[in-house]
Amino acid sequence: MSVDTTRISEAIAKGQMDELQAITQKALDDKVDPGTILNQGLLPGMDKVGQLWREGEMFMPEVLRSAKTMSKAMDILRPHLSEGDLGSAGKMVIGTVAGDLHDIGKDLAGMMFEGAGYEVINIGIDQPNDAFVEAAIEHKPTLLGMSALLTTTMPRMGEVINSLKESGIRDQMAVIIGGAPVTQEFADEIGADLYAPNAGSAVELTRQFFHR
Ligand code: B1M
Repeated sequence: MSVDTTRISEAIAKGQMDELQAITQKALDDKVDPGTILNQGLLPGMDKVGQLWREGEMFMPEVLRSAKTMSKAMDILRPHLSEGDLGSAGKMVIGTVAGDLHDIGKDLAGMMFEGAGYEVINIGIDQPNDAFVEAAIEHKPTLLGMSALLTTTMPRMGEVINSLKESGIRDQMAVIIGGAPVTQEFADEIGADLYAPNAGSAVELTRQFFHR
């Protein structure tokens, strides 16, 4: 049994929550392998959303709805997935740095990574430097993401990277940073591996980084 990838892609892109849940449930009822539904249906569908967003064919409110739609379908699929199916792309810890309460961009980036098959551990806003390090020690992610929206909180990102170095775990993960005032120059300065100007490009840049 295969999945109707075109219908799934379309339902995700159009944010058709009920439709996507019905397709997912039907595929499960038809005994389609849950990993196939995820890897050949939902993940490529969300990839398409990321691509349309990067190309300016979709806008943020639509992308948010698509991410929510994907997440609703995941609620149905998750209990049927084996451990190997989940987090197949890797594990990510993501948070907003200390003193910063902005979470919309961070959550959007987290949702895009979830849509790309990452197991995402979102530690929230206003997270002290130690919280990033502790989460990295606990969850052993392949990717650590930090978001900052204020020029006054950006320096926390460099401090977290230094703490990761001091804890001897810096080399065990890639660090990606983002947020309106953040630049590539700043990322280079503090020794982050990746800078993403927007959540749509973050997944693609990360893929390129890991496959270089
Ligand atoms: Co604040 N705020 N805010 N604010 N706020 C800004 C950021 C500001 C630019 C507004 C302005 O003055 N023009 C300004 C910062 C100035 C600066 O430092 N350069 C500012 C300020 C000054 C403040 C306060 C100090 C205001 C005050 O109280 N006097 C205060 C600070 C509070 C604090 O954090 N301690 C404050 C408070 C707030 C609210 C709580 C009211 C609210 C946040 C609500 C929330 O997040 N739940 C808020 C909002 C909404 C904004 C603006 C209007 C919108 C931010 C946003 O959500 N954008 C913002 C002005 C603006 O940006 N137009 C502003 C949408 C979001 C999708 O974009 O977060 O940039 P963004 O994320 C993008 C990319 O940056 C990237 O991908 C996303 C999507 O493409 N990205 C990542 C972000 N994180 C990423 C992580 C990644 C990868 C990509 O990987 C890990």
